[in-house]
Amino acid sequence: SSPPPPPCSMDQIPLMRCPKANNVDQAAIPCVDLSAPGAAAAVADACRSVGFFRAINHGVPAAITDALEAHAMAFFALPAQDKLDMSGAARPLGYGSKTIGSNGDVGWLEYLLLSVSSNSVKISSLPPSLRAACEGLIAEGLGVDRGLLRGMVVGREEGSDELLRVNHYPPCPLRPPGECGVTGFGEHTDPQIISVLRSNCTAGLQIKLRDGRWVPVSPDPESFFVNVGDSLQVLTNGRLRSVKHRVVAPEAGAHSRLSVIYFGGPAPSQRIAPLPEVMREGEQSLYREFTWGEYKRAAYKTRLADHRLGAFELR
Ligand code: GA4
Repeated sequence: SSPPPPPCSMDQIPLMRCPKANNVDQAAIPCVDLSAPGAAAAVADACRSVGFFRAINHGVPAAITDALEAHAMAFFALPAQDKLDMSGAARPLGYGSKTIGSNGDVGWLEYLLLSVSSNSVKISSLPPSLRAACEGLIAEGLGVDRGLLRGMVVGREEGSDELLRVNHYPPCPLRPPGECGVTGFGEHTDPQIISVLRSNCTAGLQIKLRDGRWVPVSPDPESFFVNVGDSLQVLTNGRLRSVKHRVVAPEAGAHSRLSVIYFGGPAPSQRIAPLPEVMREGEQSLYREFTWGEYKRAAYKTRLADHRLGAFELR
């Protein structure tokens, strides 16, 4: 008798089922015209209600985002060994495929995780045009205009912790049974202050509304999508809330999804505690104080879907 057939790769990846999103109108996703007067208030509103918004009229030239997309696609089209040789295996920075973090999380994707401000991954060893496009994107528009936080994250002279993640989700040839998609990137919140995402025209990103419904975000290569991270939730004592999000992989026959995300984190020594400017008189912090370095270390001990802030909540 012949041995049983080897399990298909889906069976070897236990956390791959991504339930269908709810049928929610796109209008549930705030859209902010960054060039309009009153943009700041609209941004704050969106961050309070959903923790996520689409930014239009952001001023980043399409030539830059298009070039970044083309060069990223060319990179992912290289043989696996070349990608590893150029970038090193993700630990956590570098090139990774299917595994996320070091605690067993997996997804149907490959990615490049780069540090913007340190040289832990030699950004210069990447194809020069990809590097130029990354730098262009960062320089042109990823500092969302928020005076206070800007000083903490973007372009901070001493040691801010900024990452750039390039995610490539090829179409998945396999389909799980039932009304499920295949998980590209499992649900999580971002630990940083703020994240800014740009994708190609392939769908997949979903966000979780406060009422628990999952909304698919229509892809729009001309928009940037901004989400509140855990650290901003703490800095505002819960007024702004980090948004849970996930990505479902494209189905067989669809185009690959390509997204580039900038994560704005402060210097490791930065104290993360409610800003006095946002607190009412006598208001107590909901969180015990920590530094960004401490939170990042703690995050790397968790699984993707864990409620990471839980360990820092007071009573
Ligand atoms: C989620 C947001 C960013 O992609 C990231 C991720 C990081 C990683 O992939 O190395 C983490 C994840 C993210 C949160 C929990 C930990 C750390 C994988 C993981 C299981 C780069 C980040 O900063 O946190």
